[in-house]
Parts: sequence; C-alpha cells; structure tokens
Amino acid sequence: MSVSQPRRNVSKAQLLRERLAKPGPLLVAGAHHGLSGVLVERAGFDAIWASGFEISASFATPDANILTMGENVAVAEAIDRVTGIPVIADCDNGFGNAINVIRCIEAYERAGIAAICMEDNIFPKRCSFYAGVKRELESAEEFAGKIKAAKDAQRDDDFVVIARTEALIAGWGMDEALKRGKAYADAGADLVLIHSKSKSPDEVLGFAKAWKELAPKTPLVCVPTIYKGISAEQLHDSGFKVVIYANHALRSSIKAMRDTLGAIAKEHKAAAADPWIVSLEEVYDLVGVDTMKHQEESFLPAGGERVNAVVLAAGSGKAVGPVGAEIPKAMLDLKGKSILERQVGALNTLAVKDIAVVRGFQAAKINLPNVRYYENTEYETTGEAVSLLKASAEIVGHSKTGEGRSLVLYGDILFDTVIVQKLLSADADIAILVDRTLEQARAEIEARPRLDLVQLANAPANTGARAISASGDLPDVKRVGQQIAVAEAHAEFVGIVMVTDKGARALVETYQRALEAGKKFGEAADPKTASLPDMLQAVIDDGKVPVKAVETFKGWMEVDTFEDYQRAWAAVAG
Ligand code: SPV
Ligand code: MG
Repeated sequence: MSVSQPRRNVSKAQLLRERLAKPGPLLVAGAHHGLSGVLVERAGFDAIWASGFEISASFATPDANILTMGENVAVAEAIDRVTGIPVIADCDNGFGNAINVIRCIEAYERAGIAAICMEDNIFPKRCSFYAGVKRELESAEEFAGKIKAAKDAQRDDDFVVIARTEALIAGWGMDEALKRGKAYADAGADLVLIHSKSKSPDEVLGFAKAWKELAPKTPLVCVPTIYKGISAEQLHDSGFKVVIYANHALRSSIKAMRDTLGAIAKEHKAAAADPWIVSLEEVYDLVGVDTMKHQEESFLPAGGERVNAVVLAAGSGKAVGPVGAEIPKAMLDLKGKSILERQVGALNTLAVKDIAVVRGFQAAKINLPNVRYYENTEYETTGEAVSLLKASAEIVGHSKTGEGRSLVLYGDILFDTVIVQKLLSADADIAILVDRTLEQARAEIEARPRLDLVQLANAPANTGARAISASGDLPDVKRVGQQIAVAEAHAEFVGIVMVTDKGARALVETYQRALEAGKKFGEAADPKTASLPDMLQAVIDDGKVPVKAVETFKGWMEVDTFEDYQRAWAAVAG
C-alpha cells in the first residue's frame, strides 16, 4: 500500500471532464503555491486556478507577462503535485503567438495540468483590472489560430482548453465579445471565459443570455471578482458552468501577513502575532508531516527507540461539573479540541504515534482516529490499575527487542512536550514525572483534595534551575499516594509514567499478584479500586525495580475541577 498520495488511475484532465459533466456549478479558487493549493482543496473546491495574478503577486511583480512561461509552469506543477483535484492554469496569452502556444501546451500537459486558459490580450499583456494602462487585443483571427494550435498540440484528449475574451474589459462592446467568443468556440475551445470588470453582473449575464442561442454547446466560465455580490448558483442558473474565485487566497494572506508583522514590529514580542496565526501543528498537518513519519517507518532502516503510550481515559467528567457530566473527562473540549486530542497531538510531536486509550464511561464518545482502544467496562467499580491491566499487552513486550519504552498517562492532563521529553530520556526502568512546585506552594496544595503526592529518598535540593536541565542521578521515589501528609511530601505526581519492558513487567506483575491474593493494595482497601500510584508503590515496596523521579516545575495541568477547566481554557492555544 502506498504511504503517500493515493494511487491514481485517471488523469487530472479526465477528472476535470468528469466534474464538468456533473450538474451544478464547478467551483474553482485561485492559488499561487503548493500550500494555497492544498487549502483550496481542503476548502472543498472542485479545481484550483493557478492564477497569473496571484503567481505574479507572489513574486512581487505586476501581472503583465513579466514572469516567464517556465516560472508559471513551475508553480502550477508545484500546486498539482501536492493536490488531488485538477489544476486549471492561467496561461495569459500563451506567452507569444501560436508557435509559443504549442510549446506552452506541451509544458503544461507534461506538468500534469488538467486545463489551461488563454486570453486574447496582446503579448505582453496587462492585468484586466489595472487602471490607466495601455490595453490592446489581438485580432480575433490571430487568437483563434492560437486556440487551434493549442487543441492540435495537446496529447491527452481530455486536456481542456479555455478561451477567454477581454473584449468587454477593453471596452469593445457586447457584439464584439460575442463574436470573439463564438470564433474561439468554433476554433475548438472547450469552454469560453467572458471577463468583465463591471460592478454589476448584468454585463456577463447579458453575454450568457445571448450565448445560449449562439453556441449552446460550449460552456461558459466567469470570474466574479468585481461583480462579487452574485452567487455561483445564480451564475449557474444564468448559463455559467465554471465560476472562478481568482485571487481571494492571495488577498487574505496579504492581510494576515501584514497584520501579523505589524503587530510584532510594534510590540517586539512573538505572542503579539497570536490573533492572526495558525498553530505550528496546523502547518505540520498541511505539509504532510504525518505522511512523512509513516514513510520513515516504512522505508528507513529501523533504529532508534520506539515509544508507545497508554492513556487511561475511563473516567467521566462529572467532577468538573455540568460541562463534563455526560462525557468522558478526556473528551472535555478546550477551544475546539478535546484534552485527548491535545494529548495525541503532543505525543505525536514527540514521535509517539503508537497510542492506546482505555475507555470506560461513555466509551463510544471517544473515537479519535489512529488510536487503539481497550475497554474497562467495570469502570464504575474499578480503578486505574484495572484499566491499565486491560492494556497491559501495550506495555509488556511492546518491542520485540524488549528495548522499547512506554508512557502511561492520565487522560485528564495537559502537558508541555519538553517535560515528557525529559522523562523519556531518563535512564531508568520506571520513572515518573514529579512537580516540585509543591515545596513552594504548600498552602495551595493543602487546600486541594485527593492529590497524588510524592516523597523522595535523599531528595535533592529543590532549585528550579536544575529541574529541566538535570540529567544524571535521579532521586528514588520512596512513597507515592494521596495519604502522604503535604508537609512530608517533596512533590506532586504529574500522572505520567515511563516504563521499559522490565519496568512494565514489574508494574503489571506485582498488581496481578495482589489481585489474585485479593488483599489490601497500596492505599486501596480492595485491589480492584487501586490507582496508578498504588501500582507504583507496590513496585517500590517490592524493592526489585527502583522507581525514579524526573523533576519538573509546572509545565502541565490537571483538569479535575471546574476551576482547573477554566484555567486550562485560558492556558491552551486555540
Ligand atoms: C488571474 O487570476 O490571473 C486572472 C483573473 O487572470 S483576473 O485577475 O481577474 O484577470
Ligand atoms: Mg491572469
């Protein structure tokens, strides 16, 4: 199976023909590079207009045949390469006479372009909208010859040639426009584009009305840039098959770039740009970083360490209040993305793509793609330990060599990737992330119920400076659980554990033994209700595999109460 683009057995030209044969208007939007092409496709348009206006502007040059044919083809090809819908390339006037057109068609067809559009401006042209510039048209006869040359030059029968007349733009009147349109249709144009810079659509609507009598078999194309109030459906009802929104992606990007740069230049702070920018993750998504990762897995020699993750997400959001009453807590929305989606995104940026989620309360509501699921159907009467046991196959023996590492995390926490990166670099069979802010904020911690606290053996001096940068000897965890007095605790358990295969076995086996024996386990009276800290404590008490602490100062949030939820909303990026 391909891990990149889907295999295609129809050409883009054929695809365009199929789309043209469907009822209703064919919606097309302009692009000027691969990325804007991808955005056009994702917005749901039928085809992409490789706009001369946009491409010229992206080079900061006027739309006046200043760029060469080669430069234009290269951009159209770049757009076509990264998109699955047809590209209709704006070829201006074919970059010369009929002889130039022949090479132009050859170049665009070779580049995979489905259709080209050629206009009857002389070479060099001037953009249809520039005021006060010299505007001349070729003779209809000369331009019809260019259309004939184009149709003769194409190799794929499905390749589409659109002829565009500028007669209305040049002020030569409706009769001339119709005469030219008809001459180009007779010369073999597959479609005819009538361009207008009138503020009212009446001009193009008048053309379309007359066209029905004149050349009903040749569909019409329009570009409603200046007469912008009319809908594609209205245009379609009046006789237009193809509607091109030619330059809006470019113009919106100029506004966004200008405002973003203006804000940074004014405030001298990157955060000033936040209102106008997308997240880095959105960029990764648009450029296919995920696909590249799959390709790396499929085609690069295996090496490095494979890390997987198990998210314990069986609980409900009831404790958070009415917003969470009817959903799993992990599915609580934070500015359009659930906690779990944010966790998966963060894990993915850490190259942890192999993710399993243990569901329980309202399991069907957790349905993210690219995640494996386990069910703890007894979530009401059991604890995290039972949930983790359901997914124990994920952490015990997850790598064939036994060298892999696994993360186990609560489904209600948000975290900075850097702290998990630090956990992953710990040289230990079991390491847990602990937040040492506690030592500076005991009063605040005292006020919060049911916190998982941590006591360290030989706790190192608590200096924030060391917390993120330290490597080397990690302190041992002596106790972890909710019954530790705050005054005796050194840290708070963040809810993220890293285990090697050996660590995973210790964690699972000590718990399994306790379950079989059915006696008190850690702080849990019944081992069935045991928590993740109870499992860790059992391993510590067993004394065979040390549990190490990796320190952090904040860099994470737990969503346990409504106040937490509000704080999380304020903290996350949209
Ligand atoms: C373009 O987008 O380059 C076009 C359409 O040709 S227009 O700018 O309206 O002429
Ligand atoms: Mg153009």
